[in-house]
Amino acid sequence: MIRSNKPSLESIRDKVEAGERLSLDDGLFLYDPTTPLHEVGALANTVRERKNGNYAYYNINTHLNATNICVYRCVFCAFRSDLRDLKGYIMSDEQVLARGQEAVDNGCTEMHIVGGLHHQAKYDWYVRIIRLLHESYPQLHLKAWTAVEINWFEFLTKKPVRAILEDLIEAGLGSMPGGGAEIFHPEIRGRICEHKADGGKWLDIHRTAHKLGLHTNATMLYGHLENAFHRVDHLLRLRELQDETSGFQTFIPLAFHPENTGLSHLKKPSAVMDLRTMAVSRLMLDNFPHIKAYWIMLGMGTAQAALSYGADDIDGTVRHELIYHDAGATTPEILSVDEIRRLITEAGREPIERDTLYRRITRDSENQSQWSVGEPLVVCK
Ligand code: V47
Ligand code: SF4
Repeated sequence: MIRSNKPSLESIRDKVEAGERLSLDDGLFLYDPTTPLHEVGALANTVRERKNGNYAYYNINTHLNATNICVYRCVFCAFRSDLRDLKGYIMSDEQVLARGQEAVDNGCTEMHIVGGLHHQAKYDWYVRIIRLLHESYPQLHLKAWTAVEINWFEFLTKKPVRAILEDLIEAGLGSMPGGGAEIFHPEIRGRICEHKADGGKWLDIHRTAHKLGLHTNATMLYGHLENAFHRVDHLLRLRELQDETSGFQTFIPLAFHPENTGLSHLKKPSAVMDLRTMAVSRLMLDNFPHIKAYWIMLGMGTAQAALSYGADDIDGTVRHELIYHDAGATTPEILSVDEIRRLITEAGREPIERDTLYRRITRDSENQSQWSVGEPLVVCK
């Protein structure tokens, strides 16, 4: 019998069951609206449960956007401000430290730090934020500065990426977030963020970070000008680097929020697109341990459903999020631990509090702001 090379649900199911890698054509087939979403979801769920069992991870974290003033003008961004805008701000050392204290008082294990590329802030200001927070609150994991910021520091200092990352690690950097990836394909990248580090540069900075022992995340911004080909291409580029370094922990698909942006005429991606993207990401990124359903951007209902469409992580309690709320997100600014655990339990999963490196956190029953770290909960790589 001659078997066609054209993908079908059967051929993809065979590959998933055998743990074989999916191709670009498989990815495009899974993205086709005529391929039933529930079938794609069921396949992704098989991989999700193989890798992470019934666990659904969350953490207790806070965001720090130390400035919103930015020299770049990414067309999808509602957060940035010009130097002289009324909405523009830059935090003082005292304000940064107050945020650290608030985080520790609230039992946060992680601070996610990103911001604009300020016209006048020096490289030392960005390094000092890490040093100040690390020296004052050494128990707080600092997940800070995207590859786009590291690329900006290269421009400011003329130092190689490796030396910049070494400065930051010495100051107390714990890991890097996955922002700034957007869509790697130049056809789209050139239209939505022409000034940013290109796809090759973004990947190269993460490669260097991984070689220095830093774990990093990766994202993909979808639902704007890109199509299924650009999305699958993006996933394949990430998969290739992960084969080389194994340094990525988590992939986070980010749904575009159009309000207050240069693309405000576009509609927000539908829940069907959100779930399909979650599932295709889980299936294509066979070497990523975790896929995150970022509830702030998905909304709680879709985030819950995503836990059966490939996702095993729901991000955290999240304080002080600005990037999505400036772009019209209607989700709350913070969820309590009880609410997060209820969302996960209601979705049929077992909630596990993790730290940034996916180690189980145990809380003191008398004082919830005191915690200790256990071993990583690896079900299967
Ligand atoms: O790179 C900006 C995106 C990213 C909009 O690493 C927008 O754990 C939608 O990377 N609509 C920053 N998206 C956020 C980010 C992130 C979030 C959560 C967890 C982690 C992690 C990383 O936000 C940017 C860009 O892709 N973004 N504006 C917008 N209007
Ligand atoms: Fe600046 Fe980041 Fe907004 Fe782009 S996405 S304009 S780099 S703050």
